[in-house]
Amino acid sequence: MTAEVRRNTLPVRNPRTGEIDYHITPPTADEVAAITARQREAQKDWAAAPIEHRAAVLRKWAEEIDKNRKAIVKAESTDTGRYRIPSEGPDGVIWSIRGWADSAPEIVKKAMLEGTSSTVPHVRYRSQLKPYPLLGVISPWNFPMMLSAIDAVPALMAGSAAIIKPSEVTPRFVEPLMETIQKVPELAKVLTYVVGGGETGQAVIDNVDIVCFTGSVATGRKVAEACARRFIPVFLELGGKDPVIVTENADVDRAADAVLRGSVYATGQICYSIERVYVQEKIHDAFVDKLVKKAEQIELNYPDIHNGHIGPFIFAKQAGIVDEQIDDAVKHGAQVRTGGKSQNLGGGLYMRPTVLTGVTHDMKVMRDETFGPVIPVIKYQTKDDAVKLANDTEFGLSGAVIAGSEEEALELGQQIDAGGISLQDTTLTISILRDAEKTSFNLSGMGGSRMGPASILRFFRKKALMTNTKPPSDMRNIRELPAA
Ligand code: TXE
Repeated sequence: MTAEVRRNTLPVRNPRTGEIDYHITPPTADEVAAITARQREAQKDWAAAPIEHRAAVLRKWAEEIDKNRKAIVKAESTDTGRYRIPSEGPDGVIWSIRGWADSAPEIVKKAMLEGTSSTVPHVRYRSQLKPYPLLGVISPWNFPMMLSAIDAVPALMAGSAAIIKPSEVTPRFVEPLMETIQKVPELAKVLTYVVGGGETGQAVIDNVDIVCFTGSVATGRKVAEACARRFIPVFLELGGKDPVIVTENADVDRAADAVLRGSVYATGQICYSIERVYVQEKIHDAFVDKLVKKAEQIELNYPDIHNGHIGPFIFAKQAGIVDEQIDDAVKHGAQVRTGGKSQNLGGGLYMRPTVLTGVTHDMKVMRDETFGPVIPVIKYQTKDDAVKLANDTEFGLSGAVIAGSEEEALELGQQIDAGGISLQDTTLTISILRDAEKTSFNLSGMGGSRMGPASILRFFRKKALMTNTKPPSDMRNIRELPAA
């Protein structure tokens, strides 16, 4: 190893042991430029091939992912300190590939418009969809493989090439995943991963034609600014502070189940986790009692990764952020009904589901993204109050309503300013991946929908080709008009 390589190497912490047991060596900016130049050349043939051909190549990739599942799961499990979610990770990407391979040809065909002008009837038009040559993906650490592939798969189907820079916090899955890409040589020319931190992300932005970013608001802002300087489109999927409203007609038991799962699944490290709970005052106490009882049945998956329900914080700093929010809430009068601060177990940082009452919107825990298993509950009187509280946020990613009936939930859900609203449950967003479209409000994101048919259409430049079916107008007949 040369001195220069050592200087560039980044340490990676194991979230279960706290030890540095892996290193990555990011490419230099020149290397990123060289990789992307090769991808640009290969993209020409990739885009020229019929979409059905690209679908067939991507299906081969799905088969290779399936074959290498064991190694991928092991690596992502070490990256994240949990087992169940990584074991489903390959399936998430395989389903995405197969789903897009089935649906993309029809979606693209439908978007190709052809007809006669409604204003100038002798003009005929037709569409051409030209993929952006090269997509840059910058992704976070909470669902390393899934979030690295979620935008790249439809982009590849559209005919773009893609370079992906996943989070430096969870890069282990890249090695076994790259093996699967190498097994499909045609794909390997147009799809690659590079490992590294913010500087590598910046080098990617400097060399691509369009960017999809998932991560924090602060970094998202920097990425958007860098893209604006280069005049390239950027799609931002950022954080959330998702509310749930529980009405007095709700089934208390069912509501407590939905809120608990929505808040603590994946240790709360999901962008659309439930982070604020508004409960009608008549059922508030019964709801909190149930929630606390159920929360106390949740077990940490320590010491055995194959037992229990929730794992450690993936990113050590996140535990500190969540602890600080709880401290701030308690200092300002909140009560911890169960759970509490993070604990170091065998080097990993864990937190039990933590239910808070007596919280207000002045507290950090009700304003800033938490990204931990914390459930702050506030009681409300009227439905108007509940909607006002739900919308009193800088974010607008998703939300939820649990009511006596779907109609009652729908009425409130329509008033919440967020892109994906779950009714009679929480966190249903991922279920509409290729079906319905949603865009974020406020600081939760920018750009078109990552979900539904619009997702793939983001990766095309849209051209219109127009034909005049009559002789062209003669300029000599286009005279100025006399005064009216
Ligand atoms: O995100 P970052 P992190 C939120 C959550 C968490 C916070 C920080 O609140 O506390 O984000 O998480 C790359 N130019 N979410 O640290 O820092 C970086 O290397 C280009 C919400 O992961 O935003 C990584 O690959 N790229 C989220 C990616 O940006 C840069 C999920 C995200 O890093 C860069 C995860 C730069 N200047 C965390 N600096 C969600 N909504 O799903 C860093 N990066």
